Amino acid sequence: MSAPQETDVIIDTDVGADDAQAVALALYATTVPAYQFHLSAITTVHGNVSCDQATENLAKLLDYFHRTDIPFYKGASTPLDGGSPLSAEYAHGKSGLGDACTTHLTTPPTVSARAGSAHQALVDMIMARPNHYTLVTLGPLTNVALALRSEPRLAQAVKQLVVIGGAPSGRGNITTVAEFNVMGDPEAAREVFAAMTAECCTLVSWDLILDTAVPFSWMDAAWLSQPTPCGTLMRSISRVHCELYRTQSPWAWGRTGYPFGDPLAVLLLLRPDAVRRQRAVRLGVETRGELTRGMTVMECRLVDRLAPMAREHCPGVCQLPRENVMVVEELDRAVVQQVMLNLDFPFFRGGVLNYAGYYIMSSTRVSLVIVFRKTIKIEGKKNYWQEQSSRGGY
Ligand SMILES: [Ca+2]
Repeated sequence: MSAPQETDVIIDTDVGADDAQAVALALYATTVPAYQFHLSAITTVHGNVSCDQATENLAKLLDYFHRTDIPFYKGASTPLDGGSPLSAEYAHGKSGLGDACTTHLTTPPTVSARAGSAHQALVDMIMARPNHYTLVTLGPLTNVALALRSEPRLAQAVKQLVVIGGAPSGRGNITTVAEFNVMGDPEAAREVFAAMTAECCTLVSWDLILDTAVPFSWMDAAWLSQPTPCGTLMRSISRVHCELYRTQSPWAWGRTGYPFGDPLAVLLLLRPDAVRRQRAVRLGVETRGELTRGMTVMECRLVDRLAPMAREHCPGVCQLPRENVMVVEELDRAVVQQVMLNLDFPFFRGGVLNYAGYYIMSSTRVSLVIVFRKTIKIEGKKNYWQEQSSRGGY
């Protein structure tokens, strides 16, 4: 496996349970030199919980993981049409973080959002460094749509947009046909997808998330049993979410297993080799249907092979001028399990000295800490990446 190039990421999130898993994975990735992963900013948006709650949740997470150095910005509280935002308390708990806000994240956050709106921060950062930032969206696309309305060139300036959302198969999770993040702001999703090209817009759909669901036997025996501080936090954050899928998945989606959702977007950047199959497609969003509002509509016909005359008589998403979204169709589940099982943060393991070394690394982005860390005793088991690096790979 070739080492990935340096990735500089901005995450946009509606901070529910799987968002917290994704943020934890991203923060962990910044501590693994082989990933070459940098997290430059986080923006919040309505979705699983209100934007106010999402912003508070994020601040508490950054406190917990000792990463209050990462700037974050509060984003949109309502969809573009000004309607009431969705909520997913039933899936993520009242706070959005399961019962973690009553067991682990109980103290008020010590940091608050930076001044300015999330969409303006996206414009400022991405336009200042064209083709540099990868933007990962884990919630409704309102902030990105607002950023595009403010600066249409953003679509060309972003290096890669990775979106959690949509259900091109037509099997929804919030309505019969609509996936939650797209249904959270269908107009925003429509505008964002229409502005993109498949070369720089990747979709991690609900279809893929369901297909990559991990067995509950593994969740119970491994992921939910991790003794590390991160594992303990993830267990309390994910309790309500896991229970929903444990009890409802077979009836709602004809599947069993826990669907890691939002973390998959971060995982793609860390382990692009996990992608087994993907396809560039024309994809749009229904915004007016009586039964189908929020549906992601994917063109399956080979429109490029149709004669122009025939194409004129084929209305639909094929009228988009180009393939605009790369849909990931299959992921290696074993890689997902490997990566999710090893979020073992250095500053939780080796005490003050190790935390100091970690802080130097995260602050200066140099790898001197590796030399430093080898001089002190590190407690606990080797994680997957340590084992890989000791074998000469990573
Ligand atoms: Ca989310």
